[in-house]
Amino acid sequence: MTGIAAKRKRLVTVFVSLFLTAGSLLANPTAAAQPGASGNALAGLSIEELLDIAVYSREPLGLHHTHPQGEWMFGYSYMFMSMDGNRDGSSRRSPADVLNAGFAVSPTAMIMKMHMLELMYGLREDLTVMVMLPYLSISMDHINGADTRFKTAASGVSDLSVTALYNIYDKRRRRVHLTAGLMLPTGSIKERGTTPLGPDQKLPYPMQLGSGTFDPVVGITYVATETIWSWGFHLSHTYRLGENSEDYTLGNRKRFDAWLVREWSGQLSSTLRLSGENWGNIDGADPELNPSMVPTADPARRGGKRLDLGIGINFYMPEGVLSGSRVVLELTYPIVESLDGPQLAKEYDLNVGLQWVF
Ligand SMILES: [Cu+2]
Repeated sequence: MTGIAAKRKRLVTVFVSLFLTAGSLLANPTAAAQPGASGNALAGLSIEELLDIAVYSREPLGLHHTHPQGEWMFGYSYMFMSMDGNRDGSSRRSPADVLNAGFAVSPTAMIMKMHMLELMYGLREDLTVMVMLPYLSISMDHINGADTRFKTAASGVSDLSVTALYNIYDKRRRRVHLTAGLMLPTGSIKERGTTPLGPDQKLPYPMQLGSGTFDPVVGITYVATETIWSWGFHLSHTYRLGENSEDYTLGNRKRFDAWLVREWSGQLSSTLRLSGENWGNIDGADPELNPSMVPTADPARRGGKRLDLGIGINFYMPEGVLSGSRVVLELTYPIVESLDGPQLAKEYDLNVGLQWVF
């Protein structure tokens, strides 16, 4: 536990240091090189250039923006998420607690890696379309009553989504856009693996790669941009239509994000984000899964809510063919988490992304 705490502290220290000092380190030489720039690192940029930065978005990863007509964006991002230990409500539960509650197996940790490909295009000045394809690799560690530890893993394409982003307000650096999307059931919900019960066992719900249903997603985003600061809010709701081929429906998902961005120079900004998420339990049940075997196989132990804090950095490519493109780094920690458990608790996630505008 102290090892995890130390690692966590180290990661936070690194990010907070980057967040607070990278900007001034990079910005000061720029300011120094411009006599009479009154110490403002952005003074060398025209207002159009500053607004261009806004157009190419400053928001943290996963929060989408619209593009001008005819503009393309290609994005790739990588997420590493670590879950460690269990929680019931907001209280921690040890593997022994989970086994004592009558389960044959307790999960102990999980790593999820996601590669995300993203393509955006400005269809009209007020309408952008976006296609996203995630690829997931999930591995979960377990322990059973006989003290045997084992790991299960699944990987593959997850659910492809197609989204329209429609600007309903765009005036004086304040924008509001609506999003309407559909996630298609391209991710497998029939992943199998070897467990102490034998080979070729159906893996529990969180090890499956998709929802198996058509999932509409609706949302609204507000973005305000000033020269140095920008901020925004985002609300979204994911619905699940009908029941999948394995006789269940994942819970709906509600999410909000609020973020604040500080521009340090034309090339660098840092982001601070608060994200809240609330997701429901599973309706129905996969008949191949035994809910008393392991909590991850219980449809009534899948829901929860969480508040995350994210700290990130955006680097912009200022010139040449990569002009307007950016590299994004973000580290996210849960501040509050309450789960219909026992359920694995989030430790942190790390996101790295590239967005290329052309
Ligand atoms: Cu984009």
